[in-house]
Amino acid sequence: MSGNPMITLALSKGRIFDDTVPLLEAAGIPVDPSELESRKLILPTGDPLLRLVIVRASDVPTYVQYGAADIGVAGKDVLLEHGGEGLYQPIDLNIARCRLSVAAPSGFDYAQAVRRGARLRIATKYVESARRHFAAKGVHVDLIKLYGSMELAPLVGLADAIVDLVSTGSTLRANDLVEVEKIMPISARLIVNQASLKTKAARLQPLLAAIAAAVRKD
Ligand code: PRT
Ligand code: MG
Repeated sequence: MSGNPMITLALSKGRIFDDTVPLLEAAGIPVDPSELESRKLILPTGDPLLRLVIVRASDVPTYVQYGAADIGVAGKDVLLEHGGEGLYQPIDLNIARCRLSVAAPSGFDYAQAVRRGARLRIATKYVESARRHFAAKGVHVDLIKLYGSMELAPLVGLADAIVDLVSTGSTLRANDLVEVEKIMPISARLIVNQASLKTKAARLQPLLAAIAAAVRKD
């Protein structure tokens, strides 16, 4: 058990990377964002014992679960679909915030369909979260798994409604969809491999404490 092992942090490009870099900087770990332009998938940080690996957002929990990365940054949406097996989730980073919602075409009376007990066709990338939400409400649904552009599904008759992430709401508006139900608020979490937490505790504990102290509480 070495006192100073390398720590690997898995995260995705885009909003997660953009929001994590300032957080790491506030925790005393500078990251040069232009490193991303190199197209390298393993990036150094200002801390010689912390490196970043760039993976797809939905793959972050898998890298951390298997210990290929010790820690990671993943949206709660992604963690709920993954299931969180083998992961410790100690810190809500309060970044990449949005909400998971049900949206339907403006002409579809969702509330009435629910009251009538209609069976609804729902298109979504978030089948686990959607399944749980509608089961808790006692609404019968056929879930159609999509990997992107959920907004299109009701417009071409694939589904009555969708379950998707909403932030500003402009994507829904642009497609004549209305947010008819908020399911839950979403933010990115720091996740930790459970074995790393034990074997690399001397290194991870201060790192996690510094990151937790840098989280903005608003
Ligand atoms: O894009 P890719 O297929 O590579 O993967 P990804 O979509 O999983 O990654 P990315 O980088 O788009 O999102 C990473 C994480 O950011 C998600 O897992 C969420 O936790 C978080 N996040 C925060 C969001 C949004 N806000 C968001 N608005 N993820 C996606 N969106 C999308 C949403 O799906 C919809 O298409 O943005 C659109 C809605 O935005 P508004 O502002 O028009 O409402
Ligand atoms: Mg995306």
